[in-house]
Amino acid sequence: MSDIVQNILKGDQRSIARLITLAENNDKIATTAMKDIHPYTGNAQVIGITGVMGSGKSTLICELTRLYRKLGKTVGIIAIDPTSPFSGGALLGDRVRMMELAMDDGVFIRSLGTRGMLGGLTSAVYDVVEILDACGKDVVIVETVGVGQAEVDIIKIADTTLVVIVPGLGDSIQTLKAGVMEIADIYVINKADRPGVEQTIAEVESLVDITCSGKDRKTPVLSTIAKQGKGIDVLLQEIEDHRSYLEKTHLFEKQRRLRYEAELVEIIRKRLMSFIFDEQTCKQRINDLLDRIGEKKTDPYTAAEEILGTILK
Ligand SMILES: Nc1nc2c(ncn2[C@@H]2O[C@H](COP(=O)(O)OP(=O)(O)OP(=O)(O)O)[C@@H](O)[C@H]2O)c(=O)[nH]1
Ligand SMILES: [Mg+2]
Repeated sequence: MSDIVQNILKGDQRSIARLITLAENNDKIATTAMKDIHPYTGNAQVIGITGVMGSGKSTLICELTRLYRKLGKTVGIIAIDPTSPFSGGALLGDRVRMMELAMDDGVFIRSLGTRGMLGGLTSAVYDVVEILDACGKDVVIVETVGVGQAEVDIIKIADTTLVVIVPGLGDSIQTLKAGVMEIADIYVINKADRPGVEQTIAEVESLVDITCSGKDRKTPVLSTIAKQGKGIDVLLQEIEDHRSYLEKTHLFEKQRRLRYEAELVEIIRKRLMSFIFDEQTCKQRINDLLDRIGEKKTDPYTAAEEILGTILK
């Protein structure tokens, strides 16, 4: 086992940061390390938070983290930032809140760009969740802005998914109706200090009544004022209740299996793409095949089968 893996298992923050960077860059060292790390994973509770831009997701994460820390739990935070491919910037909304967490050894914060996987979660997020899990973080929170595929992807990673909505935004209710309704394990109506909160709660609850009819669990709808730290204790309790529910109903294993399936497919996809587009030998072969397709000596289907045949050999 390499030094970097040994240090990560001891919780060394610098080694964690280094391996995450290597994983983001698809470095071979990361691949080897990830293989060694896997047996030490599976203990962290993974929470996904999604919702429209500016709904207060980062502020909520800050407050949840503070509460988990009070309970003696360590926390890893991953922010998927579609707007900047580079880490940095104000990760957790409020700078003062963020500074407090950044100085805490029991908290690890990292932002990831979405480069490479248009619209989806960056593939490194699977690695980062495993790294933070293996290094002993009790809770791992993943934040993603709700833009289509990312919302759907997050449920594959998280044990519990929170969907954050704000009052008075008819849009977010429309988004819910358009198909992301299924992904929430808990609805959080944040910015409950704003007008229209009662109506929003009522609207979401009536949607829940429809989607959860006949199911054994009704998705809870909570309201919070993240900026003032209000409603966070109830939210944390709901997250714990959801985890107990998953364990009781054996859905926990199913959820984890879903994550590994998404990760496996992603690794295969990445390998195939890099084989086809990066490997010098294959590039030359593709060029030759393109010539032959042009000359009608072969066709695109036969050429594709030929390339796939080489990979599978
Ligand atoms: N009024 C009010 N403002 C809030 C509340 N929670 C967060 N905010 C403010 O909303 C703004 C956005 O908060 P963030 O936590 O950065 O929201 P976000 O969803 O992480 O934003 P993105 O990551 O950019 O999508 C900040 O100015 C927060 O201070 C709240 O409960 N009430
Ligand atoms: Mg944010």
